[in-house]
Amino acid sequence: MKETIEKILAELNELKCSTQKEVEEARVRFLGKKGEITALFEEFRTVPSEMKREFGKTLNELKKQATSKIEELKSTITDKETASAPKQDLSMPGDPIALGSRHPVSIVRQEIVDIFRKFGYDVAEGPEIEDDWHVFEALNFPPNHPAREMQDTFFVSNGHLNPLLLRTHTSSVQVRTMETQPLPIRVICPGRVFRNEAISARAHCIFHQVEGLYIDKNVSFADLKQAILLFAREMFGADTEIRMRPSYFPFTEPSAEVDVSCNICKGKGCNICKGTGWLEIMGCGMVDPNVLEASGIDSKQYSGFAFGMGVERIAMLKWQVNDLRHYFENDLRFLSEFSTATEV
Ligand code: 2NL
Repeated sequence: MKETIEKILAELNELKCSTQKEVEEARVRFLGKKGEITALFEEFRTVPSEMKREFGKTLNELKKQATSKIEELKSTITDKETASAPKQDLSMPGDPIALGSRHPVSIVRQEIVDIFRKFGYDVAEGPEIEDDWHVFEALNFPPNHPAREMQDTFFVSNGHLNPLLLRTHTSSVQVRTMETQPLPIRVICPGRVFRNEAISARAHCIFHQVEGLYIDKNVSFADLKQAILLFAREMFGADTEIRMRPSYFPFTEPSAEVDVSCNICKGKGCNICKGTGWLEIMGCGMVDPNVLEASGIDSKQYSGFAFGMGVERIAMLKWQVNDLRHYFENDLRFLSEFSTATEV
């Protein structure tokens, strides 16, 4: 046994490796499960007990030396093969950086806003959490109008004398504009609005609106029609026609719904326009004198028109999206379809 130990020690001293593979082979040879040193530890069991002390010490010493020699070799050897082989294929193309894109609702909102800015409208924004006055009272909603009920509107604080609520339209921003800005007023109000609706393909509790308001002396329904026609042609193409159907809103009188000619079938009738040749895009009307007066504007001197449209609805028409929920789910397969849509 003594001789074997000496032999191994001599071999360890001489041991030279040029690759990590050789180091590993040496480790297995000496220290592996069936290694030479491991075998000596097996043999150690048969050593007479009076000699155990001396042999034990030598054996442990041997194992220590072998381990440190292997460690030393391991850390000093740089494999020739690995050192000379290229670490990376430098001719590979770089990893593509995934570019984000604007949300379709943002793209369309911006387009609408840009068109009206070109017409000379200012852009106004206001709070999403509002009071009853700016959302309902100042807009001529009668006291028990259904929109004022909890089923239709999200109340932030209930049971208060003056409860806070989430705005159901951006008209509240226009009321704030009428209350604070000098006349004439020409303003466009984009923003998020909230209605207590069951979520479906055609309705969502959050959506985006753009509302417009124009107040001056002698503003007429003809001005409204012309403004909407010019907008529709900018938005949907120069050959677009509009038509107006009588409607009702508490804040306008008279009121109308606006349809544009279907730019898919050019009026022939298709499944997007449900065979009618027309697509509904917004509501509008002449500002009710009560609404002007509520914000301190003399309705004998001034008149105005207003309109409001849902951004998701316009985007649905533009890209034939058939389910509103796509806009809120943030599925990248949907969002990436718009990456180059109208980017300028
Ligand atoms: C729709 C209809 C509309 C208005 C919004 C308005 C605002 C003021 C005064 C009068 Cl401050 N009217 N806004 C007028 C008519 C229709 O929106 O269907 N929106 C999605």
